[in-house]
Amino acid sequence: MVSLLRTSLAPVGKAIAAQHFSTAAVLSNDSYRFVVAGGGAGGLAIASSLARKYGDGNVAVIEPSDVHYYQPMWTLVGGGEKTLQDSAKEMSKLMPKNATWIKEKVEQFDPAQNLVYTSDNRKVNYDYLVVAMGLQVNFNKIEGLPEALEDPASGVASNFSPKYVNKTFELIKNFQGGNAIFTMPTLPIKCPGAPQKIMYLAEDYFRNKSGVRDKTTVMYNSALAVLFGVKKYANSLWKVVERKGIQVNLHTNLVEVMSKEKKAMFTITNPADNTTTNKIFDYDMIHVSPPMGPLACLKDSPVSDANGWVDVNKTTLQHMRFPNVFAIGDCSNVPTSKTAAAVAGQSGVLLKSLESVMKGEIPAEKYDGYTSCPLITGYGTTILAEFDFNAAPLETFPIDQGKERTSMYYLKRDIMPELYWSGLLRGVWRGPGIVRKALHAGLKN
Ligand code: FAD
Ligand code: UQ1
Repeated sequence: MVSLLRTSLAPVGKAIAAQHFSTAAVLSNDSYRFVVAGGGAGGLAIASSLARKYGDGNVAVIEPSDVHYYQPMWTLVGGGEKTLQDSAKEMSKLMPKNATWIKEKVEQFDPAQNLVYTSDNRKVNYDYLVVAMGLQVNFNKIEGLPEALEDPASGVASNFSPKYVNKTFELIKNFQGGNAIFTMPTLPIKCPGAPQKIMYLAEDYFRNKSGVRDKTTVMYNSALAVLFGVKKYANSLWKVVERKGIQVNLHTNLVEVMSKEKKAMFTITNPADNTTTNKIFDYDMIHVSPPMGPLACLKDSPVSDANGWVDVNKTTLQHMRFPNVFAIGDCSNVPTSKTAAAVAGQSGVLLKSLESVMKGEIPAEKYDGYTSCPLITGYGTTILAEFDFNAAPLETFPIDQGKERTSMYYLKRDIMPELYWSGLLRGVWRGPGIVRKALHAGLKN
């Protein structure tokens, strides 16, 4: 039955055709036309589309977690606007009905044999592989941080984990004044705006809810050279930090948390000569955005580049060396900001590339790097940053999105979750490109 299916596949070039024959020898129940590694935002978007089109038995999703989190909501969980429960759904409820869920981790890739190996020592064979395994949040790269996050009295929290995001709001709510520090590591991280969004919510809380703002210093200590990577939105954000009286320290990278003494050490780089000095800051609360990197199983893997990111063509999302392999989202080396919005934009392109390869054609659809970061600047205001590979704004709405707007806050808080659960994860929302074109065409007419 499986071999019948295989012979019905259109050839995708000599190399792949040869691989079909060699993999026929390892056929077992664990053999699928499409294997999706990872059931996060990108994995479920792709698996849903493929399962809908190709039906029972053809699609497998390898995903170890019982729970799927809508991570973009964690900023609002840390800010007390939503609960962690609001951001979670059972994975079993989200898996496409006619896809097979392999509840394991992918541990190794053997793309020359069209195989992935899982944590239960299974070999899973595929015709086409989509890697969608996200990235790794490296709390342990900051000395003292893992212990500090576990300690309820440390004054240290992070929105970058479901384990610690509730602690963020606890700290904000109970803050009595002093130094409130918000950190930003070197790139890449997921949602590079997230480290400052939580700061703007905290500042608003101190000013308008708990009334401790006048005895508080709010500080943004960022390892980067700029406040935000897109000039238009950086200009707006500099006005926000000035208005709110926030101290911004650039080139200032967190290296150690000494939570017993409530001190944190930062390495400050002098951009003129790249010399560094260490500086210790006292804190009363600190929100840490830790460094992030590729998953351990992707480092030194045959599907990865030298840095451990899955090595794909940035416009077609097809693998650079294995034409039947594709990647989506945070795990790839596509040079854009890693966001769910980017995943939405990539999903349509990836599916078209995949279909082209299945027909033996060269992928023609092109991803433009679309990504977006709804930059929450307080309870009720957001700058909707949207941009492309060149860090040029690529805005959906025909209004100045560089302005803080109430409408964009409600879009982020109330509409985006539904767009994610019912649109993106079901493979029907491919990003706002189509809306942008319609709205902008409407203006020209
Ligand atoms: P994920 O959604 O992280 O999914 C990866 C999946 O792979 C997971 O289900 C995981 O369990 C699975 N996996 C891991 N290891 C393995 C393995 N070995 N084998 C198989 N499966 C594995 N994006 C926005 O667009 N807008 C925002 O406002 C926004 N704000 C954010 C705020 C915060 C605090 C955070 C943390 C993220 C935010 N993001 C935002 C980013 C967004 O959540 C991610 O970019 C998006 O989820 C990436 O999707 P993905 O499919 O690549 O990875
Ligand atoms: C988006 O498509 C998306 O994925 C569902 C997000 O993740 C939650 C976003 O944050 C944004 C901004 C978009 C883009 C959507 C619109 C309507 C601008």
